[in-house]
Amino acid sequence: MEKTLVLLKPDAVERRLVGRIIAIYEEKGLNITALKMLKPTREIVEAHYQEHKEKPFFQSLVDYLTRGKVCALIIEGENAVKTVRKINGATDPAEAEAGTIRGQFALTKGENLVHASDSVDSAEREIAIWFPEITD
Ligand code: RTP
Ligand code: MG
Repeated sequence: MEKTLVLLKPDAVERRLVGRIIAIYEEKGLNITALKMLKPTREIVEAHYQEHKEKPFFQSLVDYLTRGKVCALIIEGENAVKTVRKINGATDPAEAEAGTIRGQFALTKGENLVHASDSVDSAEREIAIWFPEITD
């Protein structure tokens, strides 16, 4: 079954939206197969977002992700990668459809609540970063 890596970012934890957001994925029919709460190191976040390391927002993105605990999940299901991206909504909450997580709960790109892998290859790479103990 297809897997994707999801992060509920520090604003989701601070705003106590973890349960509500996880329920949205589950109600869609997806399975949560791994889950942990952790305050990530800068090294983990820099590796996770390596594609953005030359972008002007990179330092503020790393500051954001490391400012508190995140909830990291592996979510599985048919077309999990595409389906979770659709449920999360556009990167900029101002552009996100109203029914999406970002469209419903977020206001700005700098505080957009959730991450999801953008391809099956990215999911495999990101799962190795956040769940190195999972080898199957
Ligand atoms: P994510 O990786 O977190 O799922 O988000 P995404 O694919 O929708 O968007 P991406 O382009 O990969 O950007 C990663 C995260 O960087 C922050 N960002 N800030 N200030 C800006 O212009 C800007 N652009 C992106 C957001 O937190 C975005 O989710
Ligand atoms: Mg991305």
